[in-house]
Amino acid sequence: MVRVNILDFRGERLSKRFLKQRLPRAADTHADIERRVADLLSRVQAEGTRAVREFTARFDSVELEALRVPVSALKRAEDELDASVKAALVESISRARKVADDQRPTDVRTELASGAHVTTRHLPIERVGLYVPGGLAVYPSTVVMNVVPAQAAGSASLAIASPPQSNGLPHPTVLATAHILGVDEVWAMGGAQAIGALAYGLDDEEQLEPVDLITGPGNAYVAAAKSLMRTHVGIDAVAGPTEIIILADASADPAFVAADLISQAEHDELAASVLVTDSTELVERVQAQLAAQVPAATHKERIGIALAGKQSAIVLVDDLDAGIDVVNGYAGEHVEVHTADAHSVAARITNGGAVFVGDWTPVSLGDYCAGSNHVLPTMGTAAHGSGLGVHSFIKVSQVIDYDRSALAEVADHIEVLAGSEQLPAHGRAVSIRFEE
Ligand code: HSO
Ligand code: ZN
Repeated sequence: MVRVNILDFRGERLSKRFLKQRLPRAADTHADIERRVADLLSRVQAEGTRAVREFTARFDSVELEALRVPVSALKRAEDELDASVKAALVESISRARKVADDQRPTDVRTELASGAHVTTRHLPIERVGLYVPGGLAVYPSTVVMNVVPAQAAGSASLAIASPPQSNGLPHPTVLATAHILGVDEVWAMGGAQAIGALAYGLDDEEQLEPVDLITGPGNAYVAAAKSLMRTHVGIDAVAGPTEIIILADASADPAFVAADLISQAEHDELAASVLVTDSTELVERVQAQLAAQVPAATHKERIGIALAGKQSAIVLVDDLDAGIDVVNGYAGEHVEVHTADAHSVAARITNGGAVFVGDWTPVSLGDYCAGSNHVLPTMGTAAHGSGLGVHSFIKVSQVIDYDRSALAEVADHIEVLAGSEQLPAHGRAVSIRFEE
């Protein structure tokens, strides 16, 4: 039996506060993990390579010789890669690249008056560390999702870190993907120690230049390390377990809905799969589908635990309007819309890391081959945050140029404002320029 909690929101007033309290979400164990990770990070800072080796032996059970993967190993991995996997990766890369190229922002020069200009410049973040998790699955697709927008943004220097396997190297498909993408700096490091090494750099047995930004998903230790290091280095987000929320009405295909709930539950026992619907009939049909599909799945145990967890649920609502409120209140990483007129419903989803419209657009498409990115905001952060894209690897710098008469035009205003803040030296820096 596959048990999924049912939440009946029919007849409720779905205020923002109600939804924040009552929608299912995994427990936040952050603070606890952060305490343990803080220690580890300071040892990486103080002891460099030796500490990374020690933590790799302890957590990954691997005695590393070199941390940096030789380029010959990257090339060999690509040479030995299964041809059909390579073809699929090449297609995935080319679609992701098309979207990323279109995301590149253009600089704007705004003229405020004659001789008064502000130029908004977009500059690539110079050196980026891209984290690719190991763990329960192998994620070459995450190499693509990190590297492609960084390259499209123009970041000059990319370093990939991914945990080593028993042979001391990251998974061969990860290495091959890095090589296909033209990245030659790959480090056999995972977990919090990898985040520490990327942020602080290594300058002893191994030479690793510190990065300006770290992106990519990871387990709770990686998330805690990124969160702790955020005053030291840029980070994209603190990622939690994957989430899917499906909004469906009676017209939905229950087999598709169940398969998509299962697909993300496959990642992790803590993954969240949520169905929101106004149709009790659909609930029964999806439950029947889950009962048939879960036992047949390779990872049925993990999936069953994720679906039964307190972070997953079937939410019953009065109508589609209420369903849209629930989905926007949840602000999920992935939103699927399986309703009649899915396009107009999807247009009303304003909080979603990525929104998948209609029967033929499952999350798995976005995970691999849609052209969209799969590194997306989780744990409700889609209400204010964004998935990975070219913008993640860009910083905005403003260039201001005023000439004498343009400054003169606003000189009085500056003096008045400086005076009102009791900062007369600010005013003086302007007035001194106009003295005879
Ligand atoms: N669904 C995951 C990404 C992924 N799925 C990678 C398969 N491989 C988080 O968006
Ligand atoms: Zn996935």
